[in-house]
Amino acid sequence: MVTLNDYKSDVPVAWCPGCGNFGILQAVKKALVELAMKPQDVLFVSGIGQGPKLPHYTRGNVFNGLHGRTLPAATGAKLANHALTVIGIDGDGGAYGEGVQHLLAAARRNVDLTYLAHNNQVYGLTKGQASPTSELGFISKTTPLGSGQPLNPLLLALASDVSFLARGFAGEIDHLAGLIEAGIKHKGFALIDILQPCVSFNHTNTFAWYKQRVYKVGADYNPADKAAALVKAQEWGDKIPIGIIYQQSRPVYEDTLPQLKAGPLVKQPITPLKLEKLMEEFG
Ligand SMILES: Cc1ncc(C[n+]2csc(CCOP(=O)(O)OP(=O)(O)O)c2C)c(N)n1
Ligand code: SF4
Repeated sequence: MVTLNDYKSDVPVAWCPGCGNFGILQAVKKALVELAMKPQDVLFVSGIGQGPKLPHYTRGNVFNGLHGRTLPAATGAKLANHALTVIGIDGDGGAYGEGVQHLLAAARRNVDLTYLAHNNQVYGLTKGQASPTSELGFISKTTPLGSGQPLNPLLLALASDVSFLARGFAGEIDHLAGLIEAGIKHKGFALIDILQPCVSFNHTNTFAWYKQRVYKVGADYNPADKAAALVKAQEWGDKIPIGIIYQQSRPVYEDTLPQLKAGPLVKQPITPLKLEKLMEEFG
């Protein structure tokens, strides 16, 4: 039986007390335990940032890469070994700024992995610069006169034909754990945008600010309806929806690649390249 103890890490946590990342960490562990998933079957791939430190504070396999380059590494790992449950982790900077092109590609291709975007609407690790999702007018070190129009990551993902799209809140741990579970179970690319208060550098979008605004999409909401999802994705302000915004079933990337018809790369024989012959051809 898998328990929370299996996911206990001895690495001291460097997050600020009260950071929203703690709630996300709890939700990730809860989801993995609920799914009875053993740490050795999970691969966390993360970039650079406060959110991307999450894999250090739990157990599992880890690949920690460059800022904004989480998804290429996560995609490669999934193509090489389909048996792994791959969970990508980034902040909103890594996911929607530096790495946004990779997000579009992973969503369009429908790579079978779960991507958690810790959306604190600021660059936390580098101490408070504005990010692509910062509120209009947000005052930061890089935007002393207020930041410009924010990006809507949900609309962007829907435009890329994402097959699973959800939004969670770090202050609603059980609900968020349910979304992560659903994202892992979903066969295809699952983006979960997670509203994550940064208590040190974002004094606009605080826990209290979110608690006044977030609401769970009701049982009458149909996540299979893309037109409804496009409307839901644009709700922001006095009311902010959380829950599964959109879900569809379509072929996953690894099932469409002819190179993988013979199975995942780890199961295929290694045939050394005949380099000498190749060199002769170009010689
Ligand atoms: C390509 C690149 N650009 C910029 C940096 C510097 N840098 C490191 S972390 C970071 C901000 C991280 O913010 P975010 O991705 O939102 O994560 P958070 O720390 O808020 O969780 C930046 C700008 C970098 N390491 N690599
Ligand atoms: S700076 Fe912000 S995101 Fe980073 S640990 Fe502190 S509260 Fe969390």
